[in-house]
Amino acid sequence: MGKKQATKKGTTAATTRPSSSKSSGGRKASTSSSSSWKKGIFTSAAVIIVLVAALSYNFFKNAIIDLGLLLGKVQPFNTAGCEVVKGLEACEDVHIHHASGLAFTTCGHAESRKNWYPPMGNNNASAENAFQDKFVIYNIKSGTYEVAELAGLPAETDRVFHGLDIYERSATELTIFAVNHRRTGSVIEVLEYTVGDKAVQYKETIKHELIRTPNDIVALGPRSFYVSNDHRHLTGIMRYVEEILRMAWTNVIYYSPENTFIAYEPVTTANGMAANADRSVIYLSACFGGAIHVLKPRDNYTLVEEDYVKLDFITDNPSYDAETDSVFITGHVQPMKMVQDLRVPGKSVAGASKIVKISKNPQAKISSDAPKYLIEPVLVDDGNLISSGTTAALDRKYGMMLVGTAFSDKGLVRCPIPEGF
Ligand SMILES: *[C@@H]1O[C@H](CO)[C@@H](O)[C@H](O)[C@H]1NC(C)=O
Ligand SMILES: *[C@@H]1O[C@H](CO)[C@@H](O)[C@H](O)[C@H]1NC(C)=O
Ligand SMILES: *[C@H]1O[C@@H](CO)[C@@H](O)[C@H](O)[C@H]1NC(C)=O
Repeated sequence: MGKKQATKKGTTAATTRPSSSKSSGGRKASTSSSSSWKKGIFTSAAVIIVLVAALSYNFFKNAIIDLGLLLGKVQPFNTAGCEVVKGLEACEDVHIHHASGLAFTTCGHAESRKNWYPPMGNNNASAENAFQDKFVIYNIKSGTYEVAELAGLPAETDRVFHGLDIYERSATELTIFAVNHRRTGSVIEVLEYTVGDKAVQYKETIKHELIRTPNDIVALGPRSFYVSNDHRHLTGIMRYVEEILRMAWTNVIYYSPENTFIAYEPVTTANGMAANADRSVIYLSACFGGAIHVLKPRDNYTLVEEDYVKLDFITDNPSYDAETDSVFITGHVQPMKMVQDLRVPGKSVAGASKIVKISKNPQAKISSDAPKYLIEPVLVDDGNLISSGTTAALDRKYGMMLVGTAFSDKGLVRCPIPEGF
């Protein structure tokens, strides 16, 4: 069964849900904050209620698919020619500045993520080697990278990076927003970089009460962006409830210095985001829901759902490819195995990974029966080469994909774009 899954190259139809006006229209943050849940009795009652509500056939069917429980052994597919970029670990998000051929990523220490990584519920503040992630600039042409100094960011500041995105102020002047899970709370670091420079300039730190569990960013301007919150609860039993029962309790925040509000909700574990070139379409991954929300910004920056594309694995970060107007989504095929490895100190995490391409189906224009989107598997790995894959950034000029990983000691893998994609 695993084999079939891995080697099938045909396209699969996307199940789409008719768009409903689910966006919140910038409603105030939901105020069911942790404090109201604190009393044990409420918690237990809530757990029972959601359990009962969730015990439906569809829930189990979806859970089995998402958790990869019936997959068996995963067979690598289209991994020929992939090379590990040596010396980097746990490089979660990758963004390419195509004009300069530079890729920006942040890399950490795979083992230490087991102790400190709030997005995974790992909150051991005395973790070793956990707080000094590197900001890496990878040159696609030469295949070499440099660790850039973050000039202006005090050396003792925690650096536990996650999602990032680039806003181009000009062809060579970039503003980079990076999620940072500091021990004092998660923030967005604003950085600036001029192509050709050695160092990246630290500009400011954005902390906001609506940005509690930031995951990924879509940059909109020199100081404005969308950011996804991947959980409602930072810790505690309710965090398990929202994960296991896939509660739609998360959101996307619009941030600007003048105005910050919920731009879209509800989402089941909102995760990675990507945007097309002019930011008129935002792709948001609903990780535990195993789906992609296709969203459109309104004039006032709230988001309205245009499509909902269901996938059969836990989706991580989407990455937009302008050449084919499609999104490449990387995610976890057997998340349970990966999570088990994460519990074992010293063990390399083997997290089978998959990349799929989602594109508009040309047939949909001709026949109303045709699915709107085509979903094609691009690459699959059993976790020995690409483990805990999180994102695949494509560069057409050099015909390659840079695959980032969340917990792997092979942090960044460079693969040729497989033929036909
Ligand atoms: C944004 O526009 C939508 C649709 O016109 C409206 O429903 C919503 O209330 C507006 N939200 C804000 C924050 O202005
Ligand atoms: C937290 O991390 C430290 C340092 O690695 C380790 O000694 C300690 O056992 C960890 N605590 C827990 C609760 O895992
Ligand atoms: C996508 O990749 C890892 C992600 O990259 C996930 O763990 C993460 O939550 C998600 N977001 C980003 C920005 O990387």
